[in-house]
Amino acid sequence: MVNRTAATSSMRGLALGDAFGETWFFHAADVLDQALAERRLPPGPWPWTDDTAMALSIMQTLLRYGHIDQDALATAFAQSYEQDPNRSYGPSMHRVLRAIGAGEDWATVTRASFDGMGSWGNGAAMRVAPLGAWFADDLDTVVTEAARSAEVTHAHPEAVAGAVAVAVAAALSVTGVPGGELLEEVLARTPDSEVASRLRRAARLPPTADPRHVAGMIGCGREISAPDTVPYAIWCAAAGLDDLTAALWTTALPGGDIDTTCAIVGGIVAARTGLAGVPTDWLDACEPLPGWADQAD
Ligand code: 8NA
Ligand code: MG
Ligand code: MG
Ligand code: MG
Repeated sequence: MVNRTAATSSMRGLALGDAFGETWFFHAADVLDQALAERRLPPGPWPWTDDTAMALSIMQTLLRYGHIDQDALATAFAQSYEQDPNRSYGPSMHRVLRAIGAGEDWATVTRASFDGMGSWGNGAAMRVAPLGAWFADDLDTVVTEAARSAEVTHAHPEAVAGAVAVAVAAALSVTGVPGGELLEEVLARTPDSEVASRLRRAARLPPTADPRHVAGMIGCGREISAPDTVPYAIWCAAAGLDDLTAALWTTALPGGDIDTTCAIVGGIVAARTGLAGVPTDWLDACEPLPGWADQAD
């Protein structure tokens, strides 16, 4: 049984987080601090970015095949990139997605990135929460399908570990795990990695901690790597599992890769809460999704 409703909610929460988070870039640090502290909503429209574009490709692949067909996903990523390359993609993605679009083998292109190491960027994690919600009933499948979705563009084990952790968190969010247990449950399924070791540190920090302190301990995406992004985002999701917009405000506070930390948190939390409680000014500001994904709860 797949959970299409939870996956669609997760997709919408991911897009909302991405679009909300992206609006905070390009502000002077003091302006950002004050606006976030006062929870002053930025004026719309809020366009979404690569995080959402790539998550939509994952959803389309799941809707069509029921699992991650890696060739189809590679094609979907490349076509979406070609339609709109100006979605603030990660630096290596331009070359990778253009090469795939030109007919090169995705596995060869992806593995060759960064002198043959593959990318450890947070791009595989930023897009995967809806997949976790889709397979929420079956955590073994969540792990294997998340890894398969990551490998298409991100060959480094840290990027794969980050994607697995986020997908498992989204699945657990759907199944109702208490916030206090989320980090330990995610850790139990995350491959041994720097992502896992920072998750372990995050699990020792109480949900009442100041997110700026947490970011100081484990990062908040300034390096746009999976280890520097995923543990922070999952800590924020665990601390705010029942209130989507409150969780997004909290997540944004320390700055960093805000569109991506908020996309991850939005995808995990909305998988549980849906978007029914989100104020209309948020929903009106966010760039709409394609019709199949933008339905109400
Ligand atoms: P990526 O594969 O280019 O990885 C991101 C970055 O991580 C790389 O450009 C490198 O700096 C670094 N990196 C990754 N792997 C290695 C390695 N093996 N050795 C050395 N450095 C490495 O792209 P991605 O898809 O993972 O990136 C996702 C991020 O890009 C998200 O934050 C997304 O929102 C987007 N992004 C957008 C903006 C923006 O302008 N809004 C800014 C940063 C990132
Ligand atoms: Mg982005
Ligand atoms: Mg099953
Ligand atoms: Mg980003």
